[in-house]
Amino acid sequence: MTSHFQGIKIVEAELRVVSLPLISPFIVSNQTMTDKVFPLLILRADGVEGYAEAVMDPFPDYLEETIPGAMAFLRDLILPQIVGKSFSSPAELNQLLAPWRGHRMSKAVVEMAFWDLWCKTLGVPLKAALGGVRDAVPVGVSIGIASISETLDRIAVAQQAGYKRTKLKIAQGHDLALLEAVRSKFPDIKLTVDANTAYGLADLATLRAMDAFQLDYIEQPLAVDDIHDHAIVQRSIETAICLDESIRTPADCRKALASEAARVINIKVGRVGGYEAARAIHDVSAAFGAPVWCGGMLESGIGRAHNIHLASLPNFTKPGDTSSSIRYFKRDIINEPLEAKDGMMPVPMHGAGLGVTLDWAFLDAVTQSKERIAP
Ligand code: OSB
Ligand code: MG
Repeated sequence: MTSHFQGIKIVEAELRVVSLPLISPFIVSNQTMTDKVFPLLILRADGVEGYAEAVMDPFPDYLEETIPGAMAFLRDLILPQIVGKSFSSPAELNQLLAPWRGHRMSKAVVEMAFWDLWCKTLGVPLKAALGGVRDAVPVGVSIGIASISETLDRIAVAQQAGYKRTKLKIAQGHDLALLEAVRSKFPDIKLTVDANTAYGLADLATLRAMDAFQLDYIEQPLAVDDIHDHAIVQRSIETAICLDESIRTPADCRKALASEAARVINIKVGRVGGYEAARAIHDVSAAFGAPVWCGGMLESGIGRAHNIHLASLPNFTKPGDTSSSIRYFKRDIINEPLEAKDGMMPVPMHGAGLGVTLDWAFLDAVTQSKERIAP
C-alpha cells in the first residue's frame, strides 16, 4: 500500500449466535454435540464486510471459554473498544487486544474478521496475505465415538471419498479393541487417534500398547495444562504425541517441543487467538523441525474457509481436519460449497479475503440472536 493508506475504520459490528443442526451427533471423550452453535462476527467498514466465527462451545468442555462468556466479553468489552476506530493492519488491532488475558477464542474471532476485512480492502486473497503457498490442502476426517462396526463403516466411506488420513476419537475403554478391529480391516491407512485429554500417567500401559498400531500420532492424551507429563509419556512410547488443547500460545509450543512433550502440533487459529499467534506457532514448530496440521472445531463454512487459508502455509505438511462441509451439515451458511476432492480441499478464492460469501436468507433462518455494536 502507499503511504496514503489511513487504515480501515470499523464502523459497525454485527454479532450473531448461529445454530446449525449436525447430520449426526459428534461424540468425543467428554462431550456430545448435536447442533453446532457458534458466535458469528461481521465487521463492517466503508462498503466492505469481514467475517469470522468463534470456536468456543456452549459449555466449557473443550477449553474454558463458553459462548455466554464470549458474548459478554465481545459485546461489553472488546467490540466497543474497536468499533469507530481505524486500524492499518491486523498487528495494530492485536496491540489493542494483547493486554487482556486469556479469552483467546474471543480475540481470534475479532482478529480473523479483521483479516478478512483488511484483505478485501487491499484486494488480495487471505491466503496471499498470510503467506500461503498451496492452492489446495490435504485433508482427512475426524471420526467421533461410535460402535466398532459403525466406525468401520464410516472409515470405509471416508476411504472411498479419498480422504488422506483417518483420525479416531478415543476414550477410556474405547481404545485398544477399536484399534485392533480397525487395523485388521484397514492395515495400511494413515491412522491417528485423539483422546481429548482422557488419559493420565496411570494409563501409560494403554498408551504404550498403541505403539502396535502404526499410528501417525496420538493427539492430546493427557490434561490441557500438562506438558510435563506429556514429556514423560513421549519418552516411554514410540508413537509421536501431537498436542491440541495444550498449545494456546507460541510459548506453549516452544516449551512443548523443547521438552520433547510432542513431535507434532495441531494448530487451530480459533483456539490460539488468531492468525498472528497461529503463524508464530507455525514458525516455532518449523524451527524445531516439527510438522503441523490444521485442526477443526466442526466449523460452518466461514470458520472452515479460514482454516483452509491457514493450512496453505508451508509447514502444514500433515493432512488437516477440514473435510467437506456436507459431512457435517445438510446446508451451510455460505454460497460456495467447500468440497474436498480426492482428499484435497481447494482454497476458496471467490473474491478477495476469505473467498466465500454468506447465504443471508439461510443465515437468518439459523440465527438465534443478533445484535449490533455501533459507536
Ligand atoms: O479435538 O480436534 C478436536 C471437534 C470438536 C472439538 C474438538 C475437536 C474436534 C474434532 C473435529 O476433532 C474436527 C473437525 O472435523 O472439525
Ligand atoms: Mg483434538
